[in-house]
Amino acid sequence: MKLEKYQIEEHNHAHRSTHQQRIDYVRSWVSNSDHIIEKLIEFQIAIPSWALGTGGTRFGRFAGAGEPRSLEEKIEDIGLLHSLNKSSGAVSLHIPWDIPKNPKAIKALAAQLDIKFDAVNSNTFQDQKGQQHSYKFGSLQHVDKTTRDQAIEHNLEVIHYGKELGSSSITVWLSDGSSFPGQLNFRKAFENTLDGLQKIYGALPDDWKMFVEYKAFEPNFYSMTVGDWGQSLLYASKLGPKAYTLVDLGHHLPNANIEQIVSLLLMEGKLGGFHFNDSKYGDDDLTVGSINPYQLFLIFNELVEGMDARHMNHATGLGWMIDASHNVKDPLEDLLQSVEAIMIAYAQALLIDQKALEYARQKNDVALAQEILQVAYRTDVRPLVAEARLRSGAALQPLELFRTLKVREHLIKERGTQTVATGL
Ligand SMILES: [Mn+2]
Repeated sequence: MKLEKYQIEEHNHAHRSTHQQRIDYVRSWVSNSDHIIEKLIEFQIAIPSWALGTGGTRFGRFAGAGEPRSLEEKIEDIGLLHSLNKSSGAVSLHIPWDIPKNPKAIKALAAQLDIKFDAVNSNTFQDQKGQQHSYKFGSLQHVDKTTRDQAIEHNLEVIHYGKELGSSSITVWLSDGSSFPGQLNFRKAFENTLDGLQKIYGALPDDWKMFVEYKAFEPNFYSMTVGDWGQSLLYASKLGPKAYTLVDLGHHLPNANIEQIVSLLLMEGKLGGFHFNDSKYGDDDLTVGSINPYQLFLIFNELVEGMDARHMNHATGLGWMIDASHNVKDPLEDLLQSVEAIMIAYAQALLIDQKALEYARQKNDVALAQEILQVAYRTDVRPLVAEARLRSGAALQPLELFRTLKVREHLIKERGTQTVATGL
């Protein structure tokens, strides 16, 4: 299914006058609204290829209908999202779930839909059919060299696919660790992992980046070999200038101050990419902004301030990606909501008067500092986000249009009710 331009125009026409009233009101007192709208238009968030089907928990998976049956259909789904919001112009592939069988054709399809290839992701947290050595006790950290070599080889294969598609980064997330005291020699696990990462790093093309993603716990519950930002930073620093830390919002211990982590990684020039999701307890992989939108805003405040301090381009300086799982909602609706939440938080962060905030800090005026942040956070920036969509040819209300056009019903007609997409 493909959305036609006239369908978006009709929808926008119907909402035009209400939108105009709202945007006029915001513009009447937000002096830099055009600057914010331009930034929002540029900002693109990659959609992970594994999030287009229904996810599950370890207790079960309740597949939806009309899920994409192939990589082509996944890219078509992202094309639908992108035509609705013009902010989802990239895909992040997980290998081996989504091995491009015909890279040229996949590239052409993506180009047609204005979709770029973001980071490719390796997978050594599962055993694949016919795999010689098991990752039950880890991959790059494994005590057995042949298992480690197999994991390295897999990552090199992922880089190969990424090169064919035009990606320029690889994200390595390892489930390596231990579940019981005594199981691992921490130092040897670190050294083995570093050695493996070095071999993968050595195979990176010149213009590529490697993102080392950390996670505090799960699937291992006693130790994780890349367990926090300190460990990730240690690997990235030892690897070299092409290696960076990747922050996944769900990969911290409860109540971690993620905005501070972001600030310091940016200061060190070692923040590479971002995985957005939200959580109440652990790595819940819920819709971005659904549980703690204030935290998301505070993180964006540090991102904007920190990237500006290093003269980084907001849109291209870091890898931006959603990493969530959709267990009870339609994945496409969920992704529309996530992208919207990210754009809102970004717009609010762009509203912050950084000079006034710095002045308040210099004066130790704590109340004023808090006030400056909360004035921005409590501003309804949705008209700015909608205006950015309008100007880029997307829908004023993407979710509403998705429903009005009965997109899922059309996909079910095309694909059937018994489809299960690859992924978690
Ligand atoms: Mn992640």
